[in-house]
Amino acid sequence: MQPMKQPKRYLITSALPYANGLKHIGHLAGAYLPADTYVRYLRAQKRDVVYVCGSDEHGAAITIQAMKEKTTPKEIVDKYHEILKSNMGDLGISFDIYHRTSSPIHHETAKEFFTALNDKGELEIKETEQFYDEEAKTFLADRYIVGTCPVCANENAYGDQCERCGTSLSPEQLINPRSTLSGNPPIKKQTKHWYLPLNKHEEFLKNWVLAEHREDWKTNVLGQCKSWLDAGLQPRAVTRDLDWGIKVPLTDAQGKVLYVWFDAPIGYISATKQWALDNNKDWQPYWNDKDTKLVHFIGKDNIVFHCIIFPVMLKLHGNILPDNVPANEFMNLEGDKMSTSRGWSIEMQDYIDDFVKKENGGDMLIDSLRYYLTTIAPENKDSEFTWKGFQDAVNSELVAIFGNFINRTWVLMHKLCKGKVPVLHADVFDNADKELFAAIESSKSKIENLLEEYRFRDALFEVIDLARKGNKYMQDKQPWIVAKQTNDDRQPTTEAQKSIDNCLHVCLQLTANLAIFINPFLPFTAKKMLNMMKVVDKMLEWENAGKSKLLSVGYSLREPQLLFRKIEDAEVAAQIEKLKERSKKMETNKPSTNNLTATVATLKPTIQFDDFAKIDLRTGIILSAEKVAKADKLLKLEVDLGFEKRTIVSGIALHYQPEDIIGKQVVIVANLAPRKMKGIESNGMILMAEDKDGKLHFVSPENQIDGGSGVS
Ligand code: B3M
Ligand code: ZN
Repeated sequence: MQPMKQPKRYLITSALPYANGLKHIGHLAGAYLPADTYVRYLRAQKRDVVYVCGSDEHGAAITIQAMKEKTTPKEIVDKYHEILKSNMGDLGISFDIYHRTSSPIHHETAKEFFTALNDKGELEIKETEQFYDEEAKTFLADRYIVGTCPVCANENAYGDQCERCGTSLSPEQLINPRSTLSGNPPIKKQTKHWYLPLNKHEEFLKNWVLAEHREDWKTNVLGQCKSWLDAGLQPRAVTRDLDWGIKVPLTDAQGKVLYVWFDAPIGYISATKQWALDNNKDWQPYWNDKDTKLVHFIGKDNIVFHCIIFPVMLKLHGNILPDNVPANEFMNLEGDKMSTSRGWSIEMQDYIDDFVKKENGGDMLIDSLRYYLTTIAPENKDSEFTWKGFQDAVNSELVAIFGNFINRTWVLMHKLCKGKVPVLHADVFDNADKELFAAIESSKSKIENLLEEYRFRDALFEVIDLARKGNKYMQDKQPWIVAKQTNDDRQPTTEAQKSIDNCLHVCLQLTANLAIFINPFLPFTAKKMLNMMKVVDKMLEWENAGKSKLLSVGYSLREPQLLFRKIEDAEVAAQIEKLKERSKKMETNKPSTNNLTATVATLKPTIQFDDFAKIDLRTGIILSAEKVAKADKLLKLEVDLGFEKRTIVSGIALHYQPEDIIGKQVVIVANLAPRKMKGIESNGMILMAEDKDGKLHFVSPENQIDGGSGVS
């Protein structure tokens, strides 16, 4: 294989989070942690790298939140910008700049960008009919309109995207659209907008994405791009009828702002400009010189914007294009999709409060989270965070493998080698020593290659595997047993001491390497290891990795420091309890006639009697009920239909205790095709009515009647 030519400089971006609320650890795992790991690795390689991010402060996500909190959009972005910035900083995300899109430099940059494209004739103006709320007197784009998702039937999909299945939508695609302002079905009204004619750039995109990047982009990313391109691209409006946002810099565009997805990615450029100003650097080569490697870290719901729309904008504007967009899939939580609005999530703020800030040395818990999130990163498919999984990863990998190896090495070195790096005796240097040195050396290129390919999970597994080899080596050498071979002075014999020296010498050199290898992933741990070794940051430079002479013979080392602590069962239980409590509270607090989310669904389209007659409804009696493992919302029920017994899995666990519903008469859809849920086949569905607070109630005959009776 040809050695890859190194780019002159790197510009790394993480998706700009909307400053409209707290962000959860799924976001962290998707767009921030992998980018931070990559950047820390590049910095250790002494490459020229700038890592930019910032708050996305425009768009309906912000104005709608302001309405919910009964305040102004400005208050909202000021509040959440500070929180997000500090949360990410607390978790060790090392941006070179965390900027904001409300800044003047960003407004200028975005306007200049729009003007440049417009002046070149690359935008089209179109008068079209768009959804309009007569009561609120506003056009309804993006999140101002909700309706049923045509893909997954989620009844609360937004006009720009369904948050349940991640599909990008336009308002016209929604079934039963309604305004989020008044809850009313919208009317259509004429308006004028500027469009980016993506259809004109299909050939360019096909060549660039599908041909040029077929080999080096992730298959999930290519797959999404391909389906967009196969479906054919449409012109996309880049302006909106709103008053919060960047004013369209044209005299005939009163009351219009740039579409948030037009200005937000330009935020990467304005952040780079601000960073350059702050650091006396030139921002231009980072966006204009082909020798820059631009990499966007994002979640899968942002793929189309970063792989289709923004590249077209960059090309038209004369900038470089991204070299890669290693988007991640989603991370679920304890059997369900993570969602802040439903209370089913772990916000970064929660984790910081409950773990990091709660105890002295809480920074070890930052690395514990970084560790687990990396090992379960949704790199190729959706993954799942469970508190038990977190506990297992920390206790049986970080503590038992990595921490244990370092701790044993340190304790024995102090006990058997006077707290100093012992000599390596050539005459007793054996195969095991040689093999461990070789493993250290070969780890370097393995880890390097995996990181360069954005395979962070596998890279971290390599590091842990190296620590595992260290443990095995130590276990085989048993220096604590060898030390029992003593002479008349009760000191180890010369031969014994030589073997001990060699073992600890090798283990110490391995420790120094582990510090370098773990540093991009767990920077707080690496820092502590440096302190124990009494060496400076410079040792962490990547060029030192793989070497077996990092610590000099005779150098005295500090006392061991605790790197990790176990996660207790009680902590796991408390977190699971907290999650359930919160989600229950959110479900029952769901606003009833709230005109922001308009939870009262409009009637579904009319059906014919024949359609209804296909549904076989029967009465039944619940014989038994039990919780389903790893699914907090599900109960497994045995239902007696008189002529047979059925297993039915029902999503009512947050509303009913199993013991309270035994003997209850219910109505079930008896001819629904079987469906597997959490590995259990469910044969039917229980009818439930939902009240205005979101609580579920059984629908049942007013008097007890025979099981299996027909209902119509
Ligand atoms: N703020 C969407 C999101 O938070 C959007 C990303 C912008 S990246 C330029 O998912
Ligand atoms: Zn959907």
